[in-house]
Amino acid sequence: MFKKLINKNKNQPIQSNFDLDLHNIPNHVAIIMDGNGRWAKQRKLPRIKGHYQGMQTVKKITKVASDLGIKYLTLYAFSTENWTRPESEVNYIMNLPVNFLKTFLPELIENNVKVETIGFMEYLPSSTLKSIAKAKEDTKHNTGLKLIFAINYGGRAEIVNSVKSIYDELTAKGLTSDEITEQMIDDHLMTHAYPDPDLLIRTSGEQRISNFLIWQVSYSEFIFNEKLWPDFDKEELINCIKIYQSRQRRFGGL
Ligand code: V0D
Repeated sequence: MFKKLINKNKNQPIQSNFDLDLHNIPNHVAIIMDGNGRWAKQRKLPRIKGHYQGMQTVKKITKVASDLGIKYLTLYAFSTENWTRPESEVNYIMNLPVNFLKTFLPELIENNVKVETIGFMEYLPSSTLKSIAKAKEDTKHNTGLKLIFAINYGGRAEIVNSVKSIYDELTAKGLTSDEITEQMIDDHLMTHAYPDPDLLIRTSGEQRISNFLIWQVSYSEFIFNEKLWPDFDKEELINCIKIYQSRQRRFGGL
């Protein structure tokens, strides 16, 4: 049994002295990309600079995830609550997919990555939707990493929608609530085509789910990483996966 080393400052287990097991990579990693505003503030930069740098991190982490053989990467890009931010900030964020895809779509295609989204997309500006639609179309036959952006997404609203559509289906068929099962609720979520996340990472030290995939993370491992999202990198992701693997060694496969 190994001795757990604790970093005094961060209370985080140091795993870097263990090897990454390439045969036990989590199938689905979900990330709450927190700390972009704080990153900018620390540098006395406007918040949008933090979002821009956060977008650059998305590019790097997508490549790493793809190289590691992760099959699903779900990123919380915009929550249903984020609309309360200043209009200029929201406008800037809404243009990030356009910016991201202009520079990065060829590399996504080259790496066999498939772009998908979850969330209430109909509320996004048409220019944003157009750009994302093209990315989905151009990558729809790709068989590698599924890169899933959660945009205007909220877990409770997703469950409400699922329940409503189940109700409508049952009523149309003249059936009763006796038919409702966990599987049925799952099948009506926006994530119905994906397995549940094996690993949920939240950056910037906050330890909350904040309405992200609340139904789907029932059995996920949670890792709270101290880095602000713009500073998150390959080494940090690998370290998170090592922590995930060490928990599996201790608690899994009994
Ligand atoms: C802002 C940090 C990439 C979190 C990352 C519209 C907040 C940067 C995308 C993106 C956002 C989305 C779809 C797509 C390609 C790229 C993105 C949003 C915010 C919300 F097909 N970064 N990014 N989308 N941020």
